[in-house]
Amino acid sequence: MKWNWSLKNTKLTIAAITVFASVPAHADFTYTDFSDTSGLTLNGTTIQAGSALRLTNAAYWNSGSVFTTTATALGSLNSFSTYFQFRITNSGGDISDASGPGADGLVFVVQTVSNNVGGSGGSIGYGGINNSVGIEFDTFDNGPGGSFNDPDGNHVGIDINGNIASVATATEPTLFNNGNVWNAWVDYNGATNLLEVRWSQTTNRPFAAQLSSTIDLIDTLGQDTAYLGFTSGTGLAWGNHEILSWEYRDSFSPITTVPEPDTYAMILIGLLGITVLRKTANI
Ligand SMILES: [Ca+2]
Ligand SMILES: [Ca+2]
Repeated sequence: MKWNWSLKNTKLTIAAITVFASVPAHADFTYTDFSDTSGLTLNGTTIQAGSALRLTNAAYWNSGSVFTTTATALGSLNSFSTYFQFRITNSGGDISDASGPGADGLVFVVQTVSNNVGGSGGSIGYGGINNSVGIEFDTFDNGPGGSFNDPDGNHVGIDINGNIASVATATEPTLFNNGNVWNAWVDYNGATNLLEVRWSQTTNRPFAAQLSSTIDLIDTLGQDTAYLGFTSGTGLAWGNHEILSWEYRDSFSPITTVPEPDTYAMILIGLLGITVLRKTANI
């Protein structure tokens, strides 16, 4: 009898696992680096470069992207919070704009396809990707008006439906392509439809958003699942555009504590030290 009872329970467990497995997509995820790119689809010029994802190389007319391979069900109220680190190195080429060598930047994208890439150059690998929202970190001034409508050669913009002419922009005085690590936070509150963007050269999340806009994410996507990722483009100017780490939460849950391996190491060393001291002192 006991065996039968166990078998029944096992069957129930298997049934439960089967039901659970059919729930669409993962929710929260973290890539502390990209030494393992499982779960991601690399498109165009994107390569794994050591522990980084290199979207474009320091070369003419590159266009690359990376997106989650599986569609993610957007969370409660379709909100999300994300944090990522990027770095742009070896900037060179055309210096016809006022922001020095290098182009064209990179874009964080929420969209409905996993394996596409937008246009190169000023389109930053994002131009033409419909049913999407993009947060561009634009490092080349393609000029005012027209299809680009750049305010300057170093700004952040919120883009809709593959239109690289942003609905809102904010200028950053320090060049994004200075070779340093930059930190970025994007939060979308589905209750208010408020999209907020923050960035810093430190891992301390700025208190106030530097850029925000109200958008209807579900209306824009046309569905309540999405592929998440990044795009980049180069043209007559270029740079290595790399994503170094990435955390995503499927709720409005701003990421304020950034795990740093060195911090964990210091805590561990501290605890070991205390243990040794207590044993030595016999307390
Ligand atoms: Ca531009
Ligand atoms: Ca722009």
